[in-house]
Amino acid sequence: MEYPKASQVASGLEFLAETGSTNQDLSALAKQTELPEFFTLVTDFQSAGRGRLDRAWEAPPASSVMASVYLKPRFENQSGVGWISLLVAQAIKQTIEDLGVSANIKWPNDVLISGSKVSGVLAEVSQDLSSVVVGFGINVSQEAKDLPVQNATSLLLAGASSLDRDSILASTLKNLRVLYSELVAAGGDAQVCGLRQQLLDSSATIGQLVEVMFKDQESVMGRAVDIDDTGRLVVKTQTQTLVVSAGDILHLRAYEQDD
Ligand code: BT5
Repeated sequence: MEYPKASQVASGLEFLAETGSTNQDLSALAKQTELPEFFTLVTDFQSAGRGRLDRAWEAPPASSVMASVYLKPRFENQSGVGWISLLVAQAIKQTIEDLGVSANIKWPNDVLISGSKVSGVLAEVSQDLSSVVVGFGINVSQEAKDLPVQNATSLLLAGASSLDRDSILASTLKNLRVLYSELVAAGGDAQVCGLRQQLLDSSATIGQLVEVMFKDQESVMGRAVDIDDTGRLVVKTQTQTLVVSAGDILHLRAYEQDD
């Protein structure tokens, strides 16, 4: 498929009909070549699409936007990099809302429509910390039977006003450019550029009773109360206030009681 609109917004765009993972390809390419920021790799099908923590991202051929973007953030404020995944989620949320569907963001990297996941973001920082490959999948034209998990949806199922993958990618890149340049102009300070407030307003997680699951299988329950100035989630348990930078969040709305 051609991506003429997205090509106008990216700084170089390469289309692969099929690949393993655009994040993996773009990271490999960045090691061989000097890439400009906003160089974009997009594909119609991934046979080994990656999520976080070795999980998979799965979508049938030509059903989704699956792309990775190269960034080389030079923030004075080191915490700027911690915001990239949320920033991309915010760009995708804006794109979806321009298609007439309201969406919000589950910390740290999911875009939800009515509680179901329509998009996921995977930001991978290079070993020398000098660049970030940020990939995202947006479910566009899947029917319910095409979705890999129950708690997922697509723009088709949500009644979006367009399912044109080129326009959806172009719009996401455009939104991303604006949000990113604002963060760069603020030296990486998400509070100063207003990104933190935008994310608090977009958050499906803040205010929720959540279970935070850590890599070592440990978990704690509490209420998500804030996103701190480095992009971490602040969770209040009965005994303490925790700051979470990595971990999975389960929303426990079903069990919630007034308190
Ligand atoms: C993510 O991970 O949500 C990040 C997904 C990033 C995918 C893009 S596609 C282009 C680029 N190249 C790559 O190789 N990856 C990026 P995580 O939060 O770990 O969520 C993964 C989980 O989401 C899976 O374990 C499933 O439960 C679920 N899932 C998988 N495919 C899905 C889909 N199409 N729609 C909704 N949920 C899905």
